[in-house]
Amino acid sequence: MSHLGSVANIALMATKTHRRKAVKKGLTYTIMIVGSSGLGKSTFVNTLCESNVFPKIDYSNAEKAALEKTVRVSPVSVDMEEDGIKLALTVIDTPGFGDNIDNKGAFTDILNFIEKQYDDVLAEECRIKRNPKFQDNRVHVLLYFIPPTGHSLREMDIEFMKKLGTRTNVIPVVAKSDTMTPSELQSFKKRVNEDIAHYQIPIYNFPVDEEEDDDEVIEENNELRNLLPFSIIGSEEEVIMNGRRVRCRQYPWGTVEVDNSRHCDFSKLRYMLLSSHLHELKEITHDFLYEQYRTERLSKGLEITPAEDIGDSPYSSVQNSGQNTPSAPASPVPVRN
Ligand SMILES: Nc1nc2c(ncn2[C@@H]2O[C@H](COP(=O)(O)OP(=O)(O)OP(=O)(O)O)[C@@H](O)[C@H]2O)c(=O)[nH]1
Ligand SMILES: [Mg+2]
Repeated sequence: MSHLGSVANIALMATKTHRRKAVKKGLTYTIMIVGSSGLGKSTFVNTLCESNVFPKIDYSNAEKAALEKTVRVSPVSVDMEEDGIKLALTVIDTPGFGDNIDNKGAFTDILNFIEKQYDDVLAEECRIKRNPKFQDNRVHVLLYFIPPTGHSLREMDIEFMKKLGTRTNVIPVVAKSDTMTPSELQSFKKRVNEDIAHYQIPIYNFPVDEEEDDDEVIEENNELRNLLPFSIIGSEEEVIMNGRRVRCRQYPWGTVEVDNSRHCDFSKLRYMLLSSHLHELKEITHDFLYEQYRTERLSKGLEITPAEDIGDSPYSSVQNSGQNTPSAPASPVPVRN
């Protein structure tokens, strides 16, 4: 075997070992949740992770409820298995924006958090000797919660999504969609899409490449694009209906089911996020959004500090635990409100 051949073999073996280790540990994947206060973000995290990652808030006690609303950027890690693939999922809950106060501070902290993860990767790339324990905590997708006002996007939503969309894959969702009738929801979705087009908000809109993609992918992406913004319903309650467990919200006039696609888009969103589009969202983050950030950063000639010199990472004490068992929200990053 030639020298070049043996070098190639060693490289291939190293890649295979690296992949095997990654599959064993689980694919790392990070989702961030952003939006106004009280829209059901923490409830959604619990619904998505199928466990009470964040304690259920006791709204019967106003004082306690006020204390329990999310006040920090809080990453939690959950080990999951989707379609036979192990996932080391991190979901980052963030404090809700207020209605009347200046939200710039809270927003800046969210943006800084996203960029800090890029800085850490960039610093790691620049090291002569790599840190084998380095954790890549880049945010791969951000769900932006739109309040179900029935009108159209608020100025704040337009501004925030525009800025966040240049740094991460933003997917807009209509929060608490059970508060609207089906026809109200359809016309609201239409108006939101008109605003997104008018203000050129860079969301992830399931792009297709007619020449490269196969028919199945094109059809799936077209279907998902038509659902945007995804309507969601969150609930931590389960009832037994016709012998099966159903996650739902119960009202005197009926029951809305979280996983019923006639009631909302939660199940399609979940499958897209955790299965069908996971690799695509990771790839766009690395190949495009991070590359763009890296170019901007390096062309400004800013100094790159290795991750461990910057200070404690909010992730440093977030541990992965057992199957679908979340770790406690660890070392959250304080956010100005
Ligand atoms: N109708 C309806 N209510 C919901 C839904 N999801 C959550 N809620 C309720 O909305 C309230 C606020 O939920 P949270 O999950 O604490 O909202 P949040 O966005 O995390 O709030 P902040 O942490 O203050 O930003 C609670 O009473 C939830 O039970 C939903 O899909 N529909
Ligand atoms: Mg919350």
